[in-house]
Amino acid sequence: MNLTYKLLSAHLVSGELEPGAEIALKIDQTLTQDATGTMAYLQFERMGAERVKTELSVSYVDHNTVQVGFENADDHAYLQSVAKKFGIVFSRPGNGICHQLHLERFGKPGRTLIGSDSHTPTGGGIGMLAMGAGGLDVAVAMAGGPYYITAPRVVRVWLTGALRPGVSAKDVILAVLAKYGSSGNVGRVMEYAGPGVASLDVPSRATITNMGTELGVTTSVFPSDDETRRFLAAQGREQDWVPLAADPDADYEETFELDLAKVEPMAACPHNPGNVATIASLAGKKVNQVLVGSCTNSSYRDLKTVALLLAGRKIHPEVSFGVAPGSRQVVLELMREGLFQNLVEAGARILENACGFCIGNHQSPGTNAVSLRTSNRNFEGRSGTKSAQVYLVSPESAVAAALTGVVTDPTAAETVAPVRFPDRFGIDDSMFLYRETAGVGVPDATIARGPNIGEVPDGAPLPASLPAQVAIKVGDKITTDHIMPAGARLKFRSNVPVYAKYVFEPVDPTFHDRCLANKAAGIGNVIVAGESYGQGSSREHAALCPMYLGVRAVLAKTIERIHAANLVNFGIVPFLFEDPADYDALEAGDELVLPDLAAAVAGSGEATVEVKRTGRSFKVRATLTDRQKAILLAGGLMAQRKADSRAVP
Ligand code: MIC
Ligand code: SF4
Repeated sequence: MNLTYKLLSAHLVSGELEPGAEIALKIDQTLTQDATGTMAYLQFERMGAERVKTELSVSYVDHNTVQVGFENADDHAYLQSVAKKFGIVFSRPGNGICHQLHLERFGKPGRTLIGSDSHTPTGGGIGMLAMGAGGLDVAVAMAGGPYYITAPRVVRVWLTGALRPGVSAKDVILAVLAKYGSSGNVGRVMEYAGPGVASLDVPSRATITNMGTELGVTTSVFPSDDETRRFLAAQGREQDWVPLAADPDADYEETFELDLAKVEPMAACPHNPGNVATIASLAGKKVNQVLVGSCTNSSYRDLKTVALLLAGRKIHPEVSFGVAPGSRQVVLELMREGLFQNLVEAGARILENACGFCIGNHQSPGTNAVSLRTSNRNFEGRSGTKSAQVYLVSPESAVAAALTGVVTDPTAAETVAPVRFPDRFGIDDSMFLYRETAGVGVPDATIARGPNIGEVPDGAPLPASLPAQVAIKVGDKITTDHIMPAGARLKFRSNVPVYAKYVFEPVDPTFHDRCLANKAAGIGNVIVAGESYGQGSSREHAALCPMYLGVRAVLAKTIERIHAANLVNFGIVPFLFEDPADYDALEAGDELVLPDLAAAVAGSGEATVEVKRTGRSFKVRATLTDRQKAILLAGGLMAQRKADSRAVP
């Protein structure tokens, strides 16, 4: 067996462990962050559980920490009170980024983890089966329910050799993205193996599994070996270590061989993480902004490398250089070693230990600016500036550009010896609250609800036949950032009617009004999309808010995994075109009828779409399990649970 299937079989609740089949998994640990967490906990509250049923659930606050207006702080207070009541560990704002913190303090090899954040696979760096999910799926897991996925096909990435000075883990994952692209990998897991694995420390492995998300895979995983043990020992958690690896004769869908010694410094070019080029091919390009941080590259290893490279140097006068550390532990360790001041002396703008710039809620670049970032996503406009050109690079490439003012090959610049983490990190868990009541909770604790914290809207049962309109037609690789923008709009995450005003704002700001008018007239809204619809963030608001606006179906060429699951959870049917030519024939505004919608969903999944303008009809298909059919027919998972609870006295 490969490692992935070993982890799956140890957690299998039901289903056949055959690639392509739906399986239910027991979830040991969950994590949430504030931007998706409020909705997840509102849903969890509605489920009526008295406390969390997992081994460990942690609620992090790292996304909305800019706090312009009262909304973010109210959300933090809500999350803190929910954590106390239901037995969840609460990570206070300022403690750091969820994935970095979870790796440092809680992740355990061999355990399952789901998180309401698409970069949860970071945990794969220590041999966890860690997956991103919609908030509602995390709520179900916290209430003791299983998590459903399609049993994956497993690709083996066979690593040999060792990285050259100036080349690091970010370049490795960019090389994997160059090979596999950012779409077409739904249902896959990337499993790393081979003699090169031992040369990568845990933070480097975590960079690779973190950004593996951009491939669109279910997750990525590394074996748990002596290096993993060393990392856990440095965190004072050696007892959490277990050795894990694939059997020598394990089966894989395919093997990709990568000689680490041949990996070159790389960059993901605007506007997609899959748009990869070598740094050498971009050398000399003028750079306006450089930002180091995000859950991909904000570890002790990364920031110490940056601090050493900057020693005694100054940032180029035309570059704005910011650093957002991944955790307090990283900051304290660099301070202890006297290295944090290298950053300040060089002219860095020290940012909060949080997502910050990565989610576009501050540090937006100027008009047409070139921004080099160590983060994992460069979707158009995500930085807050539509015309900005964002390149994703390693910390080494970031420093090289920050010093020279132009894209510079770090292997041609001065390099430093590989950073090794200390035998023992300084450990201070004081910003994790409610550890002593974890799993138990304080049942009589009061929940703090500010005025911006709304209700979770209910879905309505799927109609037998649906008169509908193509409310929008979009192209390929539409991300959840296009559908439900973050940045300045993030503060409305807890208030669906308000946040819904911004659905598709960057693509077509009239979408909201049109949808509500249709909804009032009894006409369903349909989204027509190309390949890889819903890539990127796990935010379930990209399904929940469209549901609120009366969207009943998506007709797409392909849909990404987490978004497809979210659509089902919110009662929106994820149809695929049987003939992609039918996509071309549709126009925005087309009036449609789906005459057999409910019967199709209940039956084979094949539905008819009649187009008034052309008089033609065509077929679309949703591949659904019985579980998903029942959810869709009820109008979503919450509606289904409500109906079930009425049915059971
Ligand atoms: C992201 O990187 O896009 C986010 C913001 O972390 C999201 C979650 C969210 O939208 O709240 C993710 O990756 O799932
Ligand atoms: Fe935060 Fe960025 Fe990581 Fe998302 S990708 S969790 S916004 S740091």
